[in-house]
Amino acid sequence: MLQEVVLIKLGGSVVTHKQRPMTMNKIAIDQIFKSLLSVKVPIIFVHGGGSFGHYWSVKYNMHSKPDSYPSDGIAVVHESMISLNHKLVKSMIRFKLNPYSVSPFSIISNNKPLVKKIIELASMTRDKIIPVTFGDIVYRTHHKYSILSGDELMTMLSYVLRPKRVIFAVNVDGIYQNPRTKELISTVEEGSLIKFSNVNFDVTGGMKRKVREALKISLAGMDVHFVNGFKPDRLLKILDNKKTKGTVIKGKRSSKRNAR
Ligand code: IP8
Repeated sequence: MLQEVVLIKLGGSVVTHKQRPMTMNKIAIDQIFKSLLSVKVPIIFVHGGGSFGHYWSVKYNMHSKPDSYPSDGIAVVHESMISLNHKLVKSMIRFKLNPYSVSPFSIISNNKPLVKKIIELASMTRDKIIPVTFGDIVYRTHHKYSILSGDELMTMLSYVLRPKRVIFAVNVDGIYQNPRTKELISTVEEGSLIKFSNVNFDVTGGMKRKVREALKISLAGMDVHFVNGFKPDRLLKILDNKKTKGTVIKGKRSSKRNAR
């Protein structure tokens, strides 16, 4: 039977200082992992690139579009993600969280999920292991590569694992109706998913991609939470099924094949 898990994306702007190249946000990272010490639910983490992968992918002009990017750029972007992942994993080990680093290379091929390997990740959580995977530069086909965002990985993992909770930890309180007034959307009901996807929010850049992926996940029947990663108590509340500040996009019920 498929092991029930919680899938958490740690945004690059939470785990790194976005404005400072190759600098992780140690305080934020330690705070999150420390707060998870008491949590008993099986977790799989995905993390973003922040001032590691994004910094280099911008320098080398690499995108999500498959292309023949320069080999030195591919090497440097990948190394920067390995380095960030290593720092996160080391912090988790200090808090005795038993992380297991998983390169996206081993769970996807040409941006398609390797179902068997992803199910193995869920099985590993039974052994008190927390798999930690990440956005990266990945091989596509015919000598082309592309940037795979951690947000897209969240969708691929959700489709296969149908997690009990899907959580995006971001650097703001949730999805704002209007970022200028910081008017927070607390719930997107199932019935307004399509409307929401078309017009009903105003987000830019990285947040736009997260919302796009979150909508795919919710259309497949799972609730998706957005929470402030700098406030781990809120994350804990979601894990505890309690109400907290943030945004939840309700999953489409009719597709809840494995309703949990
Ligand atoms: O921060 C991107 O992952 P994201 C990773 O989840 C790279 O978009 C290599 C830029």
